[in-house]
Amino acid sequence: MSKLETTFTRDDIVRLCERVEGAQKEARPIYKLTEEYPEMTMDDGYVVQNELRKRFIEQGHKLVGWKAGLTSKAKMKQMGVDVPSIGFLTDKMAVPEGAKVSVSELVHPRVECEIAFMTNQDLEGPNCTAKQVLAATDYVLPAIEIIDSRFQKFSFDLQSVIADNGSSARFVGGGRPRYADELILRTIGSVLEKNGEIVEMGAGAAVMDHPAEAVAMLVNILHKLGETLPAGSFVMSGGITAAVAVEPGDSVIARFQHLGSVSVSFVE
Ligand code: OOG
Ligand code: MG
Repeated sequence: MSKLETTFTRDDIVRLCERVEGAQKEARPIYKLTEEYPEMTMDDGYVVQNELRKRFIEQGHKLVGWKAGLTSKAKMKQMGVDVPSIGFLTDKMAVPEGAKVSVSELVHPRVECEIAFMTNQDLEGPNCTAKQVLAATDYVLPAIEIIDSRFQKFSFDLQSVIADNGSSARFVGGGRPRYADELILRTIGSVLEKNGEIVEMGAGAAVMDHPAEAVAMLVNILHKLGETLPAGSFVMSGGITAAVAVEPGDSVIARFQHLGSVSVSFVE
């Protein structure tokens, strides 16, 4: 059962969910939801996100996993927030390694390099730990997330962004999947290249000291949402570095120590 406390009426929830859904599907920027609802809380944001997830599932999208966001200092500094958040991932957001992503379907995409986890046991909050996450991890793999805030100018407040499903748009898993216990995830280096130039670099520890900590945090937020993380989930632990804007013609490679690389390019 959801433990969220909302200040919204059912009508508010449906209206805001439709606004976010329209903006996502039509790649149309909208005003932050807090402009109309300045008192909106993070719980309100998750209530709208839950409604969006329900709608997408009713429309036939399949839930494949979840993402943690704003889990590194680089991301928090870039976006001016200090609290992590989560969003859901569906099959419609998955893009194969090396694919060409159409930018015209997005408002103002940015890319992030992330360490992703594939789970093989159910995980449940509210007291999930990084140790439990690692014990329930089948393998880890590198990923690029393509985020796209639907809010004008990528202008930020956490409540609105949570309602917009944490800016989730596309994701690409790839590289060389590995068992987590064969690696030291804290010190795994990652380099993000755009058009052959290194634009960002970092290491696993940038994400809450250890990426598994971010997954545990995610599971504990899921508990508040009234959800658990089922075995077979794909979970992204959050951008290691700041996100990088992309436009048509750009190609991006995220290279990870011990985990291979993931690439994607962008077309009109
Ligand atoms: C929110 C999503 C953040 C990450 O990895 O930190 C995120 C945003 O920056 O728009 O996906
Ligand atoms: Mg991300």
